[in-house]
Amino acid sequence: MTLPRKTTRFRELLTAPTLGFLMEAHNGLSARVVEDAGFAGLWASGLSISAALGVRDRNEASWTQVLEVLEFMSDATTIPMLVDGDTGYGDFNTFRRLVKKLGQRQVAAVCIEDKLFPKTNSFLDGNQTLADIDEFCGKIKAGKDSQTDPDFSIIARIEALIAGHGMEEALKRAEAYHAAGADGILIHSKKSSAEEILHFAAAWGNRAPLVIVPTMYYLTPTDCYRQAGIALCIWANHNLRAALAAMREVSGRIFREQNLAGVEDYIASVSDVFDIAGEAELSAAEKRYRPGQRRTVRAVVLAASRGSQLAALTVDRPKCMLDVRGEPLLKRLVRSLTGAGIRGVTVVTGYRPEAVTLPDIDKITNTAHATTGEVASLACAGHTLDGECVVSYGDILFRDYILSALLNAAGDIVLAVDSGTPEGEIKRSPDLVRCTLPPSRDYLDDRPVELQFISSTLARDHACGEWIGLARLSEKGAALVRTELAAMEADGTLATASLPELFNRLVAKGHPPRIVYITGHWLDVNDAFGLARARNFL
Ligand code: SPV
Ligand code: MG
Repeated sequence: MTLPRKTTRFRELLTAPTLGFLMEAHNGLSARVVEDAGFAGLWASGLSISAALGVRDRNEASWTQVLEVLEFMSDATTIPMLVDGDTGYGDFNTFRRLVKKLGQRQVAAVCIEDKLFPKTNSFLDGNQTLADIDEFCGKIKAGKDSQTDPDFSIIARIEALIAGHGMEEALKRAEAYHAAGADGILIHSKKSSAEEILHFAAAWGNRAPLVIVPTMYYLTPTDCYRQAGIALCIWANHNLRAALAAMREVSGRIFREQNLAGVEDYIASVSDVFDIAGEAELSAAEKRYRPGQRRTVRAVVLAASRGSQLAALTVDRPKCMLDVRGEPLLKRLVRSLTGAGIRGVTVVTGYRPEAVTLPDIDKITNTAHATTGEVASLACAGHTLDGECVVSYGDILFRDYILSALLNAAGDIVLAVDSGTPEGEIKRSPDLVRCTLPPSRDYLDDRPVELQFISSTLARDHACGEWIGLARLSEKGAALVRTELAAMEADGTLATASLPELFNRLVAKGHPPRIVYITGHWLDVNDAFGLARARNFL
């Protein structure tokens, strides 16, 4: 479906009988955040773009530098954008050139204010001298005459109230700018109450759509603007201010703690960053345009068990479908897998398979789950083990870097092992491992570590860590596992074996899995305590 042009959609927003909202953005990322939040339009704020560039809102950035930012914002989004054009960056001639350049970048509209270049932000003391009315009308006309899209809009911003010239001057200017061809009037105020704005709106009587910026009179209920017939309300700088506060907090904490662990839970994940930058689109495009060249990794998730320790919570669903802050555990796990570039997730269900309702997964049911074990479930998905593959328990959550480390590790069968499980933690039979080398504290130590033995009966004192339930198989590793599954079927051990038993057999046959050591940053859900930890983990 092709959307109407951005200019047309902005015009609709501006002229609709209902109040519309524009949200501030200052670069491609924040513009995308605004669109994702559901806003129908963007405000490309001069204050915020300047601040994000580390300069003052006084035309210190040249208009072509701002144009570069606007191009990223426009390219990153599908919603229309109203650009804060300050005073038009000069006279009518500069402004008409700006209008042309904005049109070339699919910008829907520009707002210019009736002050002098270089402008000073309206909330600052300093030169707030107003432009000559006729000169400003000429600028509006020049802009309208040079737009190439008939629906491009020019909003005239009145600074008379900011500069202390009163209501009469403001109304006189609004009338003149409207007559000169402005498609809407932005009436600005720095008062902490909306009184003068509402007074202006009543006197103006909707002769042209009115736009407001309630930064200073933010306590006014939004319904007042609806009742006053305002067309557009601009939330003018709140993403920049949010980013500033968050960046200060995170930088300060990392500086103090000289470590990242304290902030990890409060910041967006790396896969979130990849998502918002559109990695999924590129993966799809690579499939279309560069077939066969991309590494394809699949995943098998073993999620057949009920989780009977969770009692009443798992009557109608397996534990993998328990809610963890608004989403099933399994959905979060699958997102971690796909976020790492894994395509094709097969989930082996067992208990209550009908409750496993997630899009984008292949479902296989181990119908004998009540009497069989993990290896039997893996064997149900045995046909998918024909290339590089991740095998995961269905009740775990982990930080993204753990999966990245597994995917990047050398070895045909690689297990993620937590060397730092806190002593004394109550845990049902963890899969403890003994390896050829203990975890090294030396960053430069890259000697390969191999599995010697894995079992829940291993004494903690003899263990190097705990397998977290996540493994990666190379194409060759997947073939080794397939062969072993066949051997287990033949000798009758397949039905009840656990994955550790499978790994021990591989060790015995001279194919010891490689180990990637991690410390924490993962959990599994076996009981209510695990579920509570999962909720806190996010
Ligand atoms: C901006 O966001 O840059 C504006 C609005 O022009 S204000 O800062 O209120 O002047
Ligand atoms: Mg501005």
